[in-house]
Amino acid sequence: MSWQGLIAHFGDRMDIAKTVPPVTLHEGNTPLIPAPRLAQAIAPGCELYLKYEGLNPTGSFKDRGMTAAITQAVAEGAQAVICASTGNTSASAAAYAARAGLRCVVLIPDGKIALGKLAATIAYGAEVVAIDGSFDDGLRMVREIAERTPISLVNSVNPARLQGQKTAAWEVTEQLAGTPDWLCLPVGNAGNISAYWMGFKEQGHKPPRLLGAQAAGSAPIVNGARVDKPETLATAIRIGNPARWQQAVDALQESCGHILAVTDEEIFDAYRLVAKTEGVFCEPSSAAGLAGLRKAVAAGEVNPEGKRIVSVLTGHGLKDPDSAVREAAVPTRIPADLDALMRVMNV
Ligand code: AN7
Repeated sequence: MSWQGLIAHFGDRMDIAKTVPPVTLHEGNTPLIPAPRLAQAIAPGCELYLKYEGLNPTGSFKDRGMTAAITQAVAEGAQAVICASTGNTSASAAAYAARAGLRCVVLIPDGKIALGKLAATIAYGAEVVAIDGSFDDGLRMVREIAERTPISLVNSVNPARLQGQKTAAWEVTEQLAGTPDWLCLPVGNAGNISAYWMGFKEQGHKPPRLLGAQAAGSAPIVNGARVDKPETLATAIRIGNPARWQQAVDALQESCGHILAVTDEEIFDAYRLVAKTEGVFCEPSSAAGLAGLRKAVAAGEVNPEGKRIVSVLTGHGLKDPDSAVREAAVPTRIPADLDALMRVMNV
């Protein structure tokens, strides 16, 4: 049968309510793409794969957790859902809430979310509230409102979210016919790294070592201290006080993993490189995992030789057109004339 989404495929291993039909956009089943040219450039000697989560229905990995969280909310009789978001969670919550006929309210840090995420959230009909504060302020507010009202909180503090997101670990294992040696990914609120670890452990195979990357201006886990004013151009991971902090630390420790900070320059270098060498366009935050791999290899913290390494590209490049255009060379302008074209092409 054709692919019908995560709950249809993996539901028997997901600890969520099964009393209502799944709310699904047929998310998951994303490709694992070999990236030999990129491997050569950043981690020579390894087999590198890209788990392209940008191909989920709303363009990010958040759809995995959201099919579970919205299905659970419907089963519990919720009429409305709320989240704080750096952008992708809001787009995903808005889409799945629309599909379930629920009211959806999202809190975003004013001016700090990528245009494609805002556009999609509005298109899906969510009520968007921009706050004069960070994601962390927003998360505190939505946690409080969810305690006082029957509105269902769909941030990754909601356990159903991790039940959905852990399925990515199972897909990677199916696609590789085994587990990788390392799994690299960006870390923001630390829901995804916690979910991958849960998924890998539940399978019973040897789990990979986890390599987490935080943006240098928003690196609370790396620094071991909350960041009150997180900064980075990789706005998706502009988070100073991750909700799943301790779980991420445990996962890193249990997996003999490593977490490091990467500068915006390193993130954007990796962002350009993966698109140019492999034709895979991800959003800047997603490239943090690759930037982390490159840095860890250069520092001798990861030995790539003979290893299978998976980097999770968490969101699509089209989410953040401003970053793409800012990073681009200005197009060459010519008259509509063949001679002029041949001159600029040097042919
Ligand atoms: C592309 O949308 O937190 O460590 O509110 O959008 O599980 O938080 C997004 C996070 C990585 C970090 N890559 O994942 C939100 C939000 C992308 C993201 C992360 C996010 P977590």
